[in-house]
Formats: sequence, C-alpha cells, structure tokens
Amino acid sequence: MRLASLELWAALAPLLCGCALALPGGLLYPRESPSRERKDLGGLWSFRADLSDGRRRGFEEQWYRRPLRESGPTLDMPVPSSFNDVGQDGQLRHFIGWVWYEREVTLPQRWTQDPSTRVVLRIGSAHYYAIVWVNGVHVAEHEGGHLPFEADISKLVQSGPLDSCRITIAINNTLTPHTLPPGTIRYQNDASKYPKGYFVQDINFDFFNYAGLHRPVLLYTTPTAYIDDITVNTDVDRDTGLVSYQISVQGSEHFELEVRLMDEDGKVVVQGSGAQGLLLVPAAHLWWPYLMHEHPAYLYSLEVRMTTQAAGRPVSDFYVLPVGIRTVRVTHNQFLINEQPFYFHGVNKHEDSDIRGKGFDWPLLVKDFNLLRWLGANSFRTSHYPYAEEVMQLCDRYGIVVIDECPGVGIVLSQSLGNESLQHHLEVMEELVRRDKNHPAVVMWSVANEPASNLEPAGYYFKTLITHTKALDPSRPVTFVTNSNYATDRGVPYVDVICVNSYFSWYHDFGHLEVIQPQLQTQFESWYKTYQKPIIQSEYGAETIPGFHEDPPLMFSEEYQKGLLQQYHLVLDQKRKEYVVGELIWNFADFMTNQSPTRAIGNRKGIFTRQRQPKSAAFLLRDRYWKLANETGSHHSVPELQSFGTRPFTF
Ligand code: GCB
Repeated sequence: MRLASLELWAALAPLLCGCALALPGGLLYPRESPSRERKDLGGLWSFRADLSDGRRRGFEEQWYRRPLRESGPTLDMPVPSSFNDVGQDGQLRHFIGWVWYEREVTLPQRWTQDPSTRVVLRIGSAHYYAIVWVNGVHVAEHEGGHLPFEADISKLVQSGPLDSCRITIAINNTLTPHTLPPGTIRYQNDASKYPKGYFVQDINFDFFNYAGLHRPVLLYTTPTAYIDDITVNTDVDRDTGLVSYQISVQGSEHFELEVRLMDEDGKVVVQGSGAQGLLLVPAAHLWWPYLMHEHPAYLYSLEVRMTTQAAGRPVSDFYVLPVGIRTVRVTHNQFLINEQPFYFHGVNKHEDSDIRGKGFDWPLLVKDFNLLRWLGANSFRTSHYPYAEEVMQLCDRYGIVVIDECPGVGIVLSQSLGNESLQHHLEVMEELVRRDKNHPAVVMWSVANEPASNLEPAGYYFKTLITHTKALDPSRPVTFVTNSNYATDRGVPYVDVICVNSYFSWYHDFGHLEVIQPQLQTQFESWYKTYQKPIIQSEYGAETIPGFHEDPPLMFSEEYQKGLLQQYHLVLDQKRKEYVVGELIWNFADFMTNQSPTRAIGNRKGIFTRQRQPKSAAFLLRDRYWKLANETGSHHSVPELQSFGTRPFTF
C-alpha cells in the first residue's frame, strides 16, 4: 500500500485486516500482562520411542492413560530440542514413527480454582504430527512441524482435586506425499538384502528431518473473556503514520475495547476505541530495515484493553503488541520499503545446530543475530519453513527483513501437487499468516522452495496457493523460490517477485568458475525479458570445508567459495542497477542433512561453520554487504557496532 488518501485508507483498511482467514480464532503470542500469566514447561520431559514393529504399541496400550514410566522404561529428554542428537543411540537418531513425551506440571492454585481463569496449553512446534492428552484426556491434534497450536485445558485442570496435571504428547515424524514437506516411506522387501520389515524415509529436501518438541511448550492464562486476535496494517501519508487495527474478542458478547499506541519512550501518541479503527500517528517514526536508516526498527506498542462483565464482576484483559509503521510495494523492477528502493543483501538460514538439532536456543539465536549484524546483512529467508516466533520478534526489533517461507520444500512428485496436498498447503499458509501477519520485518511470503513448477498440475496449484495467500494478506507480495527453467515454469506467472536459485560452477560445470558470468547473465535476462518483475538471487553458494586451502581454487576449498561468490557479485553489480533486488547467500551456516556421498557430515555451504565460526568467504561478504549498505542506506563505517538491545525485550 502506498500513500493512500486518508479517506480511502479509512474505508479500505478494515478490508485489509486478514479478513480472509478461515481458521477459527487467533493465536496471539502468549505475552505476560496484568491479566495474563505464563509458565514455561522447558526442561526435562520423560520420553520413549515406540520401537514396536508397527509403531502402534503406545496406542494399543494407551500409554497416555497413566504415567509413562508405568508402561515401560523412559529416557530424560530436554525440551525444547530435537530428540535425534542428544543420545548415543544410532537407532534413536534415525528413528521414524511415534515418540512419546510426558511432563507432570504443578499449577498455581488460582489457575485450578478460579473458574474465571482460562488455562491454555501452547506448543510452539512439534514435528511433525502431534496428539496431546492432559490427564489422559485428548485435548489437541496438529499436523505440521513448524507452527504453534494450543488447547484450552481450563475445564480439565479445574475439575479435578489436583493442583497438578500430566501432559502427554505423541509425535510422529513420518512424511508422506501429502505432508509439508512431503516424503515417502520406502519398504525394502527383498529378504536377501534387508532385514524383515525394513523401511526408509525418502525426502526430496536437503536438511535433516529433525523431530521432537522443537520450540517452547508453555501454559498461559487469560480471563475467560479475552482478546483473541489483533490484526494491524500500516500505511503512511506524508509524515502521518496510519495504523488500522481489528480486534476480536472471545468469551463475551458485550465488551469495551480501548487501544493506546505508545512510542518507544512509553508516551501515548494516539488512542482509540472499538473493535476496529484507524489511528493517525503524527510525525510518525517509520520502521526501517537495519542499515537503511540511522534509527532502524522503530517499534510502537499497541496496548489493547478489553473490559466486560462476567458473573456480575468486571473483567479486564490486556495485550501489548509491538507495531512497526512501514509500507511495502513492488514495481516491475524495484522492491520498495517506505517508498525507498530496498536491496536484500542477506542470507538463507536454517534452524540447526549441534546436539539440539532444530531445538530453540536463546544463546544460539542471539549469536546468529550478532553475526548477521557483523556481516552487515539486512535480511534473510526462513528457508525452508517458518522459524520460531522469538526469531521473528528479534527481526522486528533489529530491523532484519524477512522473506517468510512455509514448509513447502521438496514438492517434486506429481501426487504432491494434487488436491489433497493443495488443501493442506492452503491451511498451512493460513496458519503462517495468522501467526506472522503483524511482524513489520516480514515483507514477503514465500509459499514454496524449488517445487517441480514445470509439471502440468503446478499451474493450478500455485495459482490457487498464491491467490489464497494474497487474499489472506493483501498487504504483502507473495513469491515462491524456483529453480525451474524460465520458459517452462508454470508458477512464476503468479508471483510478485521472481526468486531464483542457481548453482553455476557447483552442480554443473563444476570447477569452472569462468562459466558463471555468462550463465548468470543469461539467467537474469531470460527471466526479466519474460516477466518484467524484480528478481532476487535467492540462493547461490559452494560447499567449503574450513581449513581446506587451494590456490588456484579447487572445489571444497575456502578459495573456491570466495572465487565463486566474486563471480556472482560481478553480475549482480550490473543487474542490481536494472531489476535485481537482492542476493541471499546459501547458506548462513553449515547444517545437518541426510547422509549421502555428496555431503561430508551435512551441507558445508555455510559462510560460517555449524559452530558459527567464519570461513574466509564471511569476510568477503562482510566487505560487500557493508559497501552495499553504504550505497543504498544511511552511512556506517564497517566495524561500527550498532548498539542493539537497549530497549528491554518483553514477552
Ligand atoms: C538448493 C536447496 C537447498 C539446498 C541447496 C544445496 O537449491 O534449495 O535446500 O541445501 O540447494 O546446497 O544443494
């Protein structure tokens, strides 16, 4: 949206508020407030993998009915973490099927005795399919390993005599052609070669299928009448910021809503009331990306207060949402943030590290953001699935721009482009937009990575998926990342920005750095001539073992990685003057993959090692990114350390 007249905006804004969401209810991040408490269930849980042949013993013996230790031996399992790499057991590392987690929780008395308190169990992510019981009663089921889900467990915890409850979560990591990401179970029935009942999980994506409770599990409370969802959209008219909001309330028909927008000093700049409205912010501080402005990432706070009556008593609920005022717009050759051309100089990441796998970890997260800042990166893509909500919050706070990708990776079988898969994919986009719609850092949705978009069903599939995503959120452009040929790709006609991955002189013409320039020129020119849309080089890179040195450069050496990047940069420097709007290196850090003859303990295309130490290419990229920042943004000297984190971080 851009510079709409105030009147037009006032009329349109409510229509932009995620009104196409078909999901019932919101899923606001559980923040503490005077009316809301939270209890983190991180720590050690009891754990058991169901090693029975069909992996069904847990259901046959109803392990959820009593404490897990009573139905067999258990292991200590940290949460959040993947279960795969914490032990010494090869069988568990490669386990496919159901695993069981359990935790006894002591609840504050008020939570169990006050019927006007609503108690919610929230699971940040459980990969891949999860079933949840509380005290043996089924409370939730969820498909998809990268998005949160929750269950209202008030009745259960308020009906018993106990101040404790037993939470059991069964999780299955099996991927099928209709899951996201898809996969296939392949049975090996040749008794001369394989043990009885032998099967493997095939996948068409290049990262280890870590599983378990990857993100925080917690309990939180609200009053029984509560703020269920908030949707914010922003625009700018000269120096006035326009913040339109829509609030939904559950548990009461008659309520009052008051909103106050506070600046970073806690000063109220504008107030409003009612379930929807438009706030005008005079002399607004805009949310700018890192290195694009001397004060990036300005966040206001939208304080929402709901009051109602319940059982003759006044009830209030409070929720505070960070709000960044910014606009996003795409032309035929530019990506504009606040009407200024924005060039993505950033990375692709993974949620991946030693031991914890995909488990959420604050020290790792802060280290990664410090490295991004050091590098002068202004953006990343959440390749190839939504990252933890806390990651998105830090992006808002630091001004790191995000292309928010759903787990649509490895869609290469035609059966994964049929209606059953499409239906699930649409739902996943709804869950993703519902979760991330209010993050100013998110500037574009990516619905997939490298699908077989040249196949016949891909046209309908991507048209439907992208149209639906735009209906869910008309305020952001939508893309998917392609590695198909420009002449045969059936999905790209529907995207706003073309994101292309290419590995010249790595997967083709390996060893020949001299082919990169002509091939990359051809790539860009062919796409642009066909579509006249801005282009992002969404992946490029080379496998590099730190400490391998070869000059003249040979593959896998640090010199080869640098040489390859430099050849790409020569072409990017020409084309960014025309229509290329970004470059994202593959990859920020080395990461774990399935074993294969082409992977030396994981993918080594990181510019940092898996332990986050720089390879030579990191220094090369750092020089480049700071130069780019100085050309396109506000001026900074390279070694300058911006002082992040001066504002307290609140949940
Ligand atoms: C790609 C994929 C990414 C892989 C990368 C590689 O095109 O999108 O998931 O890891 O190539 O290193 O092969």
